[in-house]
This record gives sequence, structure tokens and C-alpha cells, in this order.
Amino acid sequence: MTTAPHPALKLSAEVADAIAAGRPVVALESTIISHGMPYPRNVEMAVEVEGILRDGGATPATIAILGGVPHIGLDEDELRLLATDPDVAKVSVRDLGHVMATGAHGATTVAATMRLAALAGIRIFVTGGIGGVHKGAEDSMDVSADLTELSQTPVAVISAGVKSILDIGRTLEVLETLGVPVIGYGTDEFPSFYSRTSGHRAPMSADAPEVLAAVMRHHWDLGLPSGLSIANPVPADEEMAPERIQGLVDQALRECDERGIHGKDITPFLLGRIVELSDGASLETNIALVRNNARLGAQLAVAYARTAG
Ligand code: PSU
Ligand code: MN
Repeated sequence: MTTAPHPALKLSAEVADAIAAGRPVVALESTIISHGMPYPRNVEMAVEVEGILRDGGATPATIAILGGVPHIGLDEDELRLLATDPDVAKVSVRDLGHVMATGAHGATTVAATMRLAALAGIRIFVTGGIGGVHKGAEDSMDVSADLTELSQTPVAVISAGVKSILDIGRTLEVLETLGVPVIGYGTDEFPSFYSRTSGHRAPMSADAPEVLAAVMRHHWDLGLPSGLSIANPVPADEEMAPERIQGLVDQALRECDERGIHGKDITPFLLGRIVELSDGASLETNIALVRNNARLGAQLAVAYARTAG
């Protein structure tokens, strides 16, 4: 099952050993650190989540571009740089060649992290939320490259669903069209990140990591090219009431429009504004759901490694 990591990647010794030995490894993204949360909670979260994965028996591999080189597995100084340096670019798949050519630092989105994880031989990736179809995309055509990448890169992405800054229904439609399995973990309803509910059914559900691992194995054994989206609802005692969050989201969306923010700046603006408007409550929920996803990610990585022939 193990193929050699792509030569352009710089793997940490720990991650290289784990991949070579077929031990459980879980990828983590870095846009969530550089553009998804404020300092110092971003670096605290990044360090804590790596610890949760280790405690669960998996090796964490946070992914970013440093000095133009894609890194798979970072140390704490590198996490801190990503959390503090204002010049770190938000890097999606289209940006990879450019950030490498210019020797810059880049924080990788879900899409770019998936691609680099796959090139390293990592099949499981934990994050908070994935990108999707933006509200009004009928006109703006703003659809996250995360969805395209999910359609063509064999990595299972654990998130807490899609937040209501996006058009959740259209996001699920596009994922269906692209042949991406969307699996609710322990739920029949697709979660909306800050809340356990969205009003949309999860297309499939599973109740145990072993079931998720078996789905992955069958999907890829058939030669299907896509990733999987595993939607793990935020724990009930840490969710935000849907009515409360929707009011804040609507206000942030209005402000985004008024200020003429567009393209790749939209998602970071909305996330930051929702933290401010909620007096930090959304940040606590965001961190809680990432922790929860890391616990599942470790279990899934262990279960998936056991299915290897
Ligand atoms: N949603 C979050 N936190 C994040 C992101 C999304 O709750 O940090 C980031 C992820 O890196 C995701 C990216 O891949 O935003 C999507 O950006 P865009 O909408 O520009 O595709
Ligand atoms: Mn976009």
C-alpha cells in the first residue's frame, strides 16, 4: 500500500518513519492556523490537536509551504511562524506552483492539504470545516476548490460539516454530482459546523470508525478517484444554537458585501467577523469541534491501518 512520498516534499523524520512503516498518520491543514483563527488560540489549537492525535495512536502531519518547500509534519516553531507571520499566503491547489517558485510561506487550504497529503501517501485528514458553494454562487460562481479536490484526490476529510456562511444544500448537490461520498458520523443529519443540525439529511451515515475504514477501503479498491467527506457533528454541549449563529452569519455576510470583499478573502473575513460578533463564542465552538474531529481522526487512522492487507 505504501508508495514513496513525492520527492518535492519535505517530510519530518517522525512522519516519514510512520508512513514507511504503515503506521496511522493523520494530515492537518494550516489555513485554519494562519487565516482561520486569531493568535494565540490558533497555535494553541494546532499544538493541542497534534497531542490528541498522538494520544489516539496516530502521528500528526501538519502540512504547509515553508520557504517554497511543501512540508509534511511541522515542529512547534514552524506552527508558531504560521500562526504569527502576516505574510503567510493562503494557498489552494492553483497556488502551489507559484508559492514554490517564489520561495514564500504558504498556509494550505483543505484542497491543497489534500493534494499534498495524497502525494505523501496519507489517506486521512482532520480539519474544522470544508469550503463549499457560496451563497449567491449562481451569480458569483464562487465555489471552493475544496469540492473539486474532493472529487479527484483519494483522502478522507473529517470535518464538522459546512457552515451556514455557505449554501449547504447546493454544496451537497455538487458533492453528489462529483461522486464524493458524504457520510454523517453518528447522525442522519448533515451538521452545519457550529451546530449539529442543518435541515439537510446526511446522504449516508456510519456509527463506528471500522465502518468508515471499510467504506474507504471498498471505495478505493474499486479504483474510484475521489476523496470522502466525513461529517462529524460538534458535541451537543458545545454547539451554538442555530438561530443565534444564523443572525451573526447574516450580519457578517452583509458586511462582506458592503466592503466589496471577494475571492479567497471572503472565508477568512467571515470567520474572523463571526468570532468578533459572537464575543469569541464561535471560536470556542470551532476549537471544540476540531478537537472532536481529531479524536475521530485518530480512531479512523488506527482502524484504516488495520484493514491493510
Ligand atoms: N472553514 C473553516 N475554517 C477554515 C476554512 C474553512 O471553518 O479555516 C478554510 C479551509 O482551509 C478551507 C478554506 O479549505 O477556508 C476554504 O476557502 P475558500 O472558501 O476560499 O475556498
Ligand atoms: Mn472562493
